[in-house]
Amino acid sequence: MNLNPNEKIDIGYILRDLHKYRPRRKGWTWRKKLSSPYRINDYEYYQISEPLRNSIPLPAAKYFDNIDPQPDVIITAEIASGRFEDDIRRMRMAAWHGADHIMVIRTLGQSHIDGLIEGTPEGVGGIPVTRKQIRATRKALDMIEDEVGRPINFHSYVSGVAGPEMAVLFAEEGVNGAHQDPQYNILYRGINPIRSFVDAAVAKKIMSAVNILQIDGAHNANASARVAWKVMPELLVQHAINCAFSLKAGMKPELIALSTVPPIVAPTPEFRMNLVYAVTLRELFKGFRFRAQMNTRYIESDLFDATRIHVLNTLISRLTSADLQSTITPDEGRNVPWHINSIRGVETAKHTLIALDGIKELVKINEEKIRKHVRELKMRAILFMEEILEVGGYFEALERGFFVDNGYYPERVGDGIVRKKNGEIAAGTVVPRDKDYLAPVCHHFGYNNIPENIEKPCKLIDGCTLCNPNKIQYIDELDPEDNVEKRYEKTLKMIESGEVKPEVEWFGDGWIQLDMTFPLSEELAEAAALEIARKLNLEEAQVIHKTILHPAEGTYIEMKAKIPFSLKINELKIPEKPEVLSEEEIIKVVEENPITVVAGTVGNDEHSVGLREILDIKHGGIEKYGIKYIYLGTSVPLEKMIDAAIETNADAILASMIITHNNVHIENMKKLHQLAIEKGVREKLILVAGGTQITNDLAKANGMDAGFGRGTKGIHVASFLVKKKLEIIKSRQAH
Ligand code: Z98
Repeated sequence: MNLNPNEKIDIGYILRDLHKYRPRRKGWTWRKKLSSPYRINDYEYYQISEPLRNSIPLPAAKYFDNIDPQPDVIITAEIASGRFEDDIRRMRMAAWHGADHIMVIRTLGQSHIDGLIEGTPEGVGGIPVTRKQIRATRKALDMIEDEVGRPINFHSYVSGVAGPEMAVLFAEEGVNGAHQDPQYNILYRGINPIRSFVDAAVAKKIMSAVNILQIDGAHNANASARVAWKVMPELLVQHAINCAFSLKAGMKPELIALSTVPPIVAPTPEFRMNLVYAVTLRELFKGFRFRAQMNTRYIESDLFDATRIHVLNTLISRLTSADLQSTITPDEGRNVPWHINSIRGVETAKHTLIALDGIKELVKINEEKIRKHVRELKMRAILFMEEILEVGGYFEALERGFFVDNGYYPERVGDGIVRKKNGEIAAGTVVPRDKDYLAPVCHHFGYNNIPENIEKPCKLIDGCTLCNPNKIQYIDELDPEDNVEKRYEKTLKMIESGEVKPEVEWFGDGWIQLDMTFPLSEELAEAAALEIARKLNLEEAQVIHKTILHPAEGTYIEMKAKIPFSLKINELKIPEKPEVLSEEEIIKVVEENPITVVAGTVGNDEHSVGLREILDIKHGGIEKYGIKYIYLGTSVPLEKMIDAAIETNADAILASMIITHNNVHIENMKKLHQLAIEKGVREKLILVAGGTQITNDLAKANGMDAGFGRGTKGIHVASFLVKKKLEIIKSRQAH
């Protein structure tokens, strides 16, 4: 089924017949690079890929024929709403903005469940990853990728006690990418080290059988360490362990991605350190893929701070290399899964990658200066590895707390994470396979006592689930209450009622974001914001971010709250949009038919700022389009406006009127119209009024040809003048 860009994705359709759905491809897909230099309009690109069929370009694209060049690097959006049916809508929006790697965060605690979950229960901080959720999401992504015209890689985590089961599930259902790193299970989920490595071997072999791209977990040391840069040598060691182990389990290097993070941020002199680290990593791990994630360790709740970090981190990617650029939002830091910020993250990555297109043609890293730092970092990592061997190997090193220690190796502070080889969760669950062990399934790691004449293990049972998907047991739901159908019933009711609420996390959840600045200290500003929410009858108000502008002078507050009402869609009044011509069209018409206007603030009105904005080239005023103006200043008598227009043979009068006391603006409009009639020029003279209280309807009702109010830009007025001028020319020709 094709998606219609003007209609919402039909969740009902996606849920239908899921038992019959089969993924239409398996494995990872990279973007298709365009030969460089590649020309789009006036511009040459060196690092772009095939364009999208449907997309939303960057904000400034409107000045460049709406071009939307797509970087050569895959862009990741992390999605974590807790309800997969809402995730799907988010994925569609992210895809339109340029994300083609959609990473679904798992619900809290799934790592500790020793098996697969079924159905579609609601999650916390993510969704329970289940067969039904994967099928429905992959089916939706098939439709979304057809809509945008680029394959979308779907991704989640092969971690936790049920790692191998997840790997089989992902391989069966066409998941394209997954995090897999036994060190993650051990260090951050407290799972027994031996079990984690045995599980990892099984999982990696299955992942490689269907070309799932693997992302490792080294970045978590960076995110967990107190002083993130100090674990740089260890990060290299962790990458090395997972890469070597993955190769041994049968993975191809081109499907092994290192999860890398520039480890430090300003106010330290971040760039030098981050660059040395990035170069070292790329030299040591040549031939593997690089997933560049932004620094999450130091993200606070400040959106702009997160964006700055993101841009600088992406600059590192462009100065070195990256195959995937991940995006993340400050919502990690403030616990608000604000979808708009996930889209902003994708836009930030796209903008920065395109902005820096081909930068290495012009800028080179100073090899002479960087070499000694790179060498030093490599030495630290190699010595770390050697010490692991000296103490007896990885498991012994773990027991001695070598990892996530806050010393800069070889320094050690002694605060590393300690895990016992024979302890932790699921200890003692690994048993050697018997001599006659036989698993009649394909891509199974390790010893398998398959009879010699059988070319494929699953021949014995007429196909395993990887070879014969009809053998997959599809369980729909286990919980009659906590499932997508029940949730979707409510959503449908809301859609059918014709009512709407704003949303952040889930369809119409009613959350809104407010921002405000108080001339108060931090504490008082917070209290004041909450009091405002109370007076506005908002519910569950919570301050999510504060910026101290000065300890006494002011504080900026961001707040979230719920509105206690919904809006009827058919009662909404759509604001009239000013019809705007393109800049090129306006310039062309004015070139062929010069336009002159007389402008001034009329009556006893000394306000000139608004009018100057409309006139001056500096602010995008009508001068920019070649329209000539004669500016008469402020407090100009109406007669003088008309006389000047006659003397200069002007096409139009722009009369600005800000003061509305005693309705003087209305009187002025009427009088201007009357005077033009009396002087016999009303037919040929275009009369335009402008000001904060002026509307088009009001102006027209009082004799003007048009009125422009708050928010007007030069292009609005220029568009109107050009259209009117053409009308006048046409009617003259007709006579
Ligand atoms: C990321 N923003 O990298 P649980 N395995 C590895 C991980 O890094 C993670 C998980 C599993 C980050 C998100 N990473 C954090 C190697 C998580 C997650 O146990 O279900 O939370 O597994 O995408």
